[in-house]
Amino acid sequence: MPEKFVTRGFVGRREPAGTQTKRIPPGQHLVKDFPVLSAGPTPRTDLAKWTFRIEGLVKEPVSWGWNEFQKLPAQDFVKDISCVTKWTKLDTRWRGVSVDILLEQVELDRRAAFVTAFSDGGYTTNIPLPELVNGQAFVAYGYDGKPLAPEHGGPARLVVPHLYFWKSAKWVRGLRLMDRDVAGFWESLGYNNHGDPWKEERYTGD
Ligand SMILES: Nc1nc2c(c(=O)[nH]1)N[C@H]1C(S)=C(S)[C@@H](COP(=O)(O)O)O[C@H]1N2
Ligand SMILES: [Mo]
Repeated sequence: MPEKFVTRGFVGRREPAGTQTKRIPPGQHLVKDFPVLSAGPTPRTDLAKWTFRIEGLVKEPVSWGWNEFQKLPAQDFVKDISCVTKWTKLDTRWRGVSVDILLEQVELDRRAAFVTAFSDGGYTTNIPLPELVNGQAFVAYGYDGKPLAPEHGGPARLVVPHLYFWKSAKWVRGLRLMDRDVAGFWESLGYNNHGDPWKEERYTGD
C-alpha cells in the first residue's frame, strides 16, 4: 500500500509495517495535522512579564523570567501524543526543559506528592509527582524547529506525552506541589483523573 502522506517524518525513518499501528493506543486514530483544542481564547503574554514558577510544598519557591528560562539546559524530545477526542500524532518534535531540571532548583517538602500545573487564562491540570519526573515530562517552547505557536501553547507549555494531551497544559506558568490531589479543569468536568491512553482512562470511572 502506498503511503497516503509523504512527510519529512517518513523520509529516513522507515519502520517495519505494523510498527506505527502498535504505537496507536486503543480507540485512537492517527492524524498527520496538528489539531488545536483550547477551552478558551489564546492568551497573549508579554515575554517581559512571563515567569515560570515552582511553588507550594517547596522550601523556597523559584521563578524564572523568559531569558533565564532559555538559559536552562534544553533537550529535543520526539514523542507520540494522544488526545482524548481520539486523535494520535506520532513523532512530534519538541524543544524544552525537562521537569527534572526544573525540580533540581527547589528543595521538595517530603509531603509533596501531587502537582497542579497552572496556566495563563486559568487552566489547570493535576498530575501525580512521580509521573512528571525521570524524563517523563518537559516544558516546551519549541516545536518542529520553530518557536511554539501561540495556539499550541506558546510561549511555553507542559508536555506529558504518556498521558492524554489535556494533561499537557498550554501557556503554562508554573507547577504547584501539593500533598493531596486536586482535580484540574477537565478532571473536575468528568474527565478521568489520571488519563492513561493505553488504559483508555478517558472519563471519570473508566
Ligand atoms: N491552558 C490550556 N491548556 C490546554 C488546553 C486548554 O484548553 N487550555 N486544552 C488541553 C487539551 S483538551 C488538549 S487535547 C491539548 C491540545 O493541545 P493542542 O491545541 O496543541 O493540540 O491541550 C491541552 N492543554
Ligand atoms: Mo483534549
